[in-house]
Amino acid sequence: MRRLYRGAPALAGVAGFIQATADYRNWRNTMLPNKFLLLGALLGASLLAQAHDYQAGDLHIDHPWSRAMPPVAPTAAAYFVVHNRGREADRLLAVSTPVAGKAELHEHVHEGEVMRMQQVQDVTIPAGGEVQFAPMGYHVMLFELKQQAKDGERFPLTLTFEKAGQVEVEVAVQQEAPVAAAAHEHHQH
Ligand SMILES: [Cu+2]
Repeated sequence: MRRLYRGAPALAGVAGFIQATADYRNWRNTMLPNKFLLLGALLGASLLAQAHDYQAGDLHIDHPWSRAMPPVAPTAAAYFVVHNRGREADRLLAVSTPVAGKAELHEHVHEGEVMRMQQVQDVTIPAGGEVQFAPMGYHVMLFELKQQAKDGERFPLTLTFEKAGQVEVEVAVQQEAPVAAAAHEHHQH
């Protein structure tokens, strides 16, 4: 097969890529016999590639996402970044979603060596600044889930801001943290 492309390195490269992709697919099929899991993984990968974002007044909300959890997990968390391009601070006051009986704003706090999370009443988005909702930081905590969303799915989440009002966003469910959030996880301030 490769011999056909001798003398054409670019084509050989393409053939190599196709072969690698096929190897990867075979590997995935071996590891995950369920075709739907494979489909979910591919959808998840494509969602990673195309971040989605929302505008509400002076606020810009970047790539709402949630980590795919095992079906038996009792809770889930949602993350995003809120940028405030205005001259006044705004506050995130409430969160809600039809997929969970209860949604709360949470933060992680250090207590000596132990990380613990607790509910916060609101989160201020400073003028000209941003707040990251990310693993080990601020997050939206979802309780009483009707069922766990699967990798590649999306669910609606309504954010209520003091000034910008209500914004409905779609939360992308994925296995891996988006690159920006992963970087944030590894470089805690
Ligand atoms: Cu929490």
